[in-house]
Amino acid sequence: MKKLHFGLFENAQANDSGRATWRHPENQRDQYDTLDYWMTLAKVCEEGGLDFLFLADAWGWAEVNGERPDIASVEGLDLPRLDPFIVASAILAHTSKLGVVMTGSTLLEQPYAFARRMATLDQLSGGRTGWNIVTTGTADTAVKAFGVPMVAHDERYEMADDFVRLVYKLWEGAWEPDALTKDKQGNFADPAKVHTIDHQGPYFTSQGYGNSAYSPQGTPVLFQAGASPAGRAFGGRHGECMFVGGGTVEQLAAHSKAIREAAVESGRSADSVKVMAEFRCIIGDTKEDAQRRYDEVLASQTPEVTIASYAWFTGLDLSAYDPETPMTELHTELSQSQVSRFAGLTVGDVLKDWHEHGVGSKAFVGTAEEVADHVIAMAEGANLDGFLLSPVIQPGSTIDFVEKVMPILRERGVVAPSEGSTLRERLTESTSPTLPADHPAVSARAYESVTAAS
Ligand code: 9WY
Ligand code: RBF
Repeated sequence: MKKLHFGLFENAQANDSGRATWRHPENQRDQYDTLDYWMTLAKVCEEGGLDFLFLADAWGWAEVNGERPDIASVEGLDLPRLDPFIVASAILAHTSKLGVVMTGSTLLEQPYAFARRMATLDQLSGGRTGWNIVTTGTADTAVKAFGVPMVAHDERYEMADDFVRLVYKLWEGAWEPDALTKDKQGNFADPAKVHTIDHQGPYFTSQGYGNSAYSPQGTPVLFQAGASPAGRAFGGRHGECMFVGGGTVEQLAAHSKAIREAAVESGRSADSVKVMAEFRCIIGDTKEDAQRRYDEVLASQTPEVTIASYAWFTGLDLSAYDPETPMTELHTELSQSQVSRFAGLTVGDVLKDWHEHGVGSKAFVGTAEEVADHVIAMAEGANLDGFLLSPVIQPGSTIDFVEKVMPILRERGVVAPSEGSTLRERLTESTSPTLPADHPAVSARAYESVTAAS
């Protein structure tokens, strides 16, 4: 079995992934807007030996039939939130080993400015950054807010392809890694190693010099989570780390296999993509104790939250359908994985399911030993490289996992050693902080072919 990597899944808002758990007496998620909250979590992650903290993100808001329902404000479901890049900056400043992965939208960001923002964080952190590339699953309200046209689901991935090809040129091709000499008796930068880029794509164009020099990793570690056919193909081409929603071992195994096949189709090796699954659990001293704790969490959910939350990610109002309607009859231009993962179920089944775990997966409820057994069985059964812990209660669930489950997993020898100072070295067991030769970004180092030809 592969050695496993672990990250913490978070959102810079008061609730997690479409459920309203902030009222739970032990949940401190409502403190998401304080530096203390993030510093506590960063310390738990770093001292607990997790590889990274992951910040998901959404623009836009929940709308049911064109209106934001009051429940969204009553429960802090979708808004307000903080900017993940600025939260990341604070976390990176207060840690020395932990990686931070932030979600950035190729629908809404400006690639030239975005490239500099990521390079800045990679530079200041000594190469501890990752980018979760999303096309924005909540696109319908987000485009209204930004005043830009809506782009259909699959076309958003074409746009994403153009976006990444431009930022690859800026990160990999504009400044050679050793361009800065900072020699007080000579050059600050070697003019022969500073290049212009030229990108004329279907969606984005840019010409001229990059605004920041080569950062420790060049390109941040590329995460991707899209699970639709277009998302998976994109992930196979560009992703180094695919984040998959939890499910049964069989579902995860099929998903992990499909992602590796997509990588091979793009000329990369099946193992060049790390597949990491979301994992949510409630740990108790006994199974009954864990179940009692989980029941308390479920008691805070209301059916109104379920409707608003499902509409937020898909634009679909499930309350308007006959509960017997098969999910395969529905279609969305927002987050397609939130429809397709329910194939075989009816609208009524999904309402029940979503009520329990929203956009995420069903929690595993048990003792620390049982959780460890389950984690190992999932990893073995689905050929996984690791997990993103999606805590139910913060920081309690994360502390429980690192204090009670991680030691068992370490004792069983299944935790990756996570060596190296950059996030890429930690996650990929590579001895280089930069991308491997089979990644498409490497061709953006156009100066290499010029040098080779001359
Ligand atoms: C996230 C996990 O439709 P797709 O599934 O390909 O524009 C659509 C795209 O944003 C959706 O992709 C959406 O599902 C992707 N997505 C996530 C998907 C999965 C499966 C585990 C996490 C995701 N996290 N889209 C995000 C996120 O934080 N922000 C986002 O916009
Ligand atoms: N965000 C989306 O915009 N669309 C999705 O389909 C979606 N699926 C997710 C699935 C899982 C298993 C997890 C853990 C997160 C997902 N997210 C998705 C991220 C969601 O938490 C984020 O967009 C928001 O920041 C929630 O507040």
